[in-house]
Amino acid sequence: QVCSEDTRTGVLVETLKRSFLNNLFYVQGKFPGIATQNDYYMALAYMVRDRLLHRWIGTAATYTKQQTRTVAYLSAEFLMGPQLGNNLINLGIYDQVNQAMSELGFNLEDLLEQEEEPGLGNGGLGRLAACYLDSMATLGLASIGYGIRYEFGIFDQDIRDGWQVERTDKWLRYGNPWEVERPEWSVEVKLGGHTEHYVDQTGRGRVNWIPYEVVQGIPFDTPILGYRTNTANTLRLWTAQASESFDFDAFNSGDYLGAVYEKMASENVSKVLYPNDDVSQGKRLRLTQQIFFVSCSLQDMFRIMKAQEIPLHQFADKFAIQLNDTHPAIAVAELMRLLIDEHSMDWDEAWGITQRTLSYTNHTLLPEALERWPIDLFGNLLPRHLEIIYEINHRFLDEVRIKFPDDEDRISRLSLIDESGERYVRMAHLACVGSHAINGVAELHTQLLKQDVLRDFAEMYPHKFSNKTNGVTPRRFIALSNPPLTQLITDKIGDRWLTQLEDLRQLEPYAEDLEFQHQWQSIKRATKASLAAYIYKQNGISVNPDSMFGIQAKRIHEYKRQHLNVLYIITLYNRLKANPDLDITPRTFLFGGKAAPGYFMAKLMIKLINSVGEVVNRDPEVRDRLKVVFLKDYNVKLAQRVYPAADLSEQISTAGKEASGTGNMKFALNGALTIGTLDGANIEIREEVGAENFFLFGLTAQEVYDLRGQGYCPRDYYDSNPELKLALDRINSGFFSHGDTDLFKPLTDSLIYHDPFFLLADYQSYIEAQERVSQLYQDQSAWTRMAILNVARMGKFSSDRSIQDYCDEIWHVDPVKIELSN
Ligand code: 26W
Repeated sequence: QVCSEDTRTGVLVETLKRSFLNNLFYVQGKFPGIATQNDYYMALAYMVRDRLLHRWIGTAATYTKQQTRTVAYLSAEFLMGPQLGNNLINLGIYDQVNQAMSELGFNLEDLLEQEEEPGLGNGGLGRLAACYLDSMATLGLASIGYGIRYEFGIFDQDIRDGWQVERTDKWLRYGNPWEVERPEWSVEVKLGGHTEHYVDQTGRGRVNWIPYEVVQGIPFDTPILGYRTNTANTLRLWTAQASESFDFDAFNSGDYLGAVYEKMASENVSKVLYPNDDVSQGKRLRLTQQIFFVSCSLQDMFRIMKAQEIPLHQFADKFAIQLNDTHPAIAVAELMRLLIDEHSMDWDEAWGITQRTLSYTNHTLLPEALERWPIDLFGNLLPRHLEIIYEINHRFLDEVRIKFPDDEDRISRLSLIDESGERYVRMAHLACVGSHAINGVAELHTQLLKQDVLRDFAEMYPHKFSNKTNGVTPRRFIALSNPPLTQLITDKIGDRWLTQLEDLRQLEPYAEDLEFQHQWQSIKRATKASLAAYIYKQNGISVNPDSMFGIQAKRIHEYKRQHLNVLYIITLYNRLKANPDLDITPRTFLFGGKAAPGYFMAKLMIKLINSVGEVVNRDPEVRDRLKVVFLKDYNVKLAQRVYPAADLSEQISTAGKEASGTGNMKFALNGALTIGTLDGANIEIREEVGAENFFLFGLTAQEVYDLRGQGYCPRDYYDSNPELKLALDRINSGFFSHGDTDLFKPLTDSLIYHDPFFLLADYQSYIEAQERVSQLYQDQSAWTRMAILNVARMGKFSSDRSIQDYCDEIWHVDPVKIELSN
């Protein structure tokens, strides 16, 4: 057959086959027969990338010509997940490629499985950044994601003897077909040293920063294609390299090896992602990473301004910069420094630009996660920034004095410098002062920010605060992860819902439709069976796809309360042991998630889950009515398998602790019902789907707060609730630990004597909610009806809606139409 389509852009099956074989030969240097599975994956990835480049270049050309206002999303984490499948979906060539591959004798799913995902994030915050890039491209907004190209992303998790073991994530091992290196846009970042103040010929005070070292940042660009649009934006990640110009003294003095050694050290800057998302540890390297990517990114924006011949005083008109938590908050001082020291702007004008350009999203209420840097460390690494921060603080506190005269307590609470003991720079304060907008990520979270963590700032600058409830992309988390459900929905309501998620409402009438319910159930059954097969392969545990799959998949944290879930499992087990013929709803309890390597309690929680599983799964008396599975190495790839297979989504954090949650949205969108507290976005999910379609339990944030104030005594709950006591005693007796009565003591003692996350207070309410869940599951039609209604009413939680809110209320940017030539 004669085929006239271009090998690099065509989308006919014949062209795709030709292009694939072409890449295998000319890019991988292999032919079928000696090629590995990875060679085939790479050939396919390059084939897809070719089809993206056309749009990418066209988009860049349009932005340059039109001098478009651009969103710069600054984030220390982008948890992108595998790219190939998503790009196929967004390009709209999934089916053609599937056919092309199968005609060549390959299975597309196997090839997708081959991709090593870039795990450049810890959890919610990093994944949110990735969803937002997808939505910005889909809505046609000019945007750049700026971050760090960590050589090692979040560690790979192994489980040995029930314990978490960390292994380095060598994601670049086999090459990354999605990125393009841009060495011509490298920039230099200064670190350490000292400053010199002088007056120039015009009489203007000036500062010269003489650094101790200079690190070079090299950008690597990855295209971010919108869903079925021509827009292809950029994720620009920086790699650190030693700068040639640096330390030539050492070279000249003949200490060649010493000089090379120092060079190697500066390359450590982008080496590894910090794996904790709980406690800010104040490590010098972490601050170095922050200034490194922020300075590179701001300098890159200055380069773009210059290339487009836009004068610097228009910086705030050209860029809207979003700070994803305080990790990039040093941008406040760095932007000031660039404008003042390097571009001779005066303070007031520079400050006006800085405030108009920046906005800040807070993602956590946990006090120990708020970033602060010891002054010595800070001044040693960033002497000039510290001076600028002092000046900002000086002017800011004068402003505070005018608004709140004679209120020294307030001054010290608001100061950018914490002086209550050892002195610290408070990054959240810096972000609040330097931004024109500050937002939380769910209604409750924003309210608590205003009342609590950032209360003084809310009183100082009420107009800066707003809420932007998180969302998730339906392309990756339904279209890609759950093709059968996507097809079923599309058959009923057309395919507009993938970009207009509110359209899902049109499913409501089908909730009662028995035929539709039946189709719905068989899809759920099939995805569960496929997860069951995966579990058998991974864990050697056989689980029954007809049992209820309750899943808790997220980072392991005491505040997320995976151990509350475990207490329920033990309670059910105890009931079965006491009454072996008890008629219970068969259940499979699934867990997935990583613990920060230094977080002992979280690691002990993993061990507990596995230990309970070992006993329960093997006990013949249980007769397969209970199974407990810990899925190792939870990441985006695994998440995509997990969401579609859930019947029940466990969102059981202590009220007031989970800023939003986004897994809760992904589960509900795939037809899981939620058991949850009034925390984060759960509240809004419940509002949307209806209280009658949500399994609520537990104290409210206010009740938790009051109880804490009154003096909470967990031991009272232990003493007065026999089932709770029995569950905790079982753990303590060594029953799950081969007789070792000490192993879990840190956990049980913490619960009985301190219980900072109120598990014991919520236990009974949780058990009762779980009983309602089990009851309803007995009536499959009622359950399915509820699941359909949940999906139909989840439209609000698209990241497209979140991004539209940011555009309207913070960024004030409009879409740009991309026309492709030829
Ligand atoms: C120790 C430094 C540190 C502190 C906090 C590293 C990372 C963090 C993140 C803010 C933790 C995080 O991922 N927060 C999550 O952000 C999600 C997106 O907004 C929310 O849905 C989650 O509720 C919140 O825990």
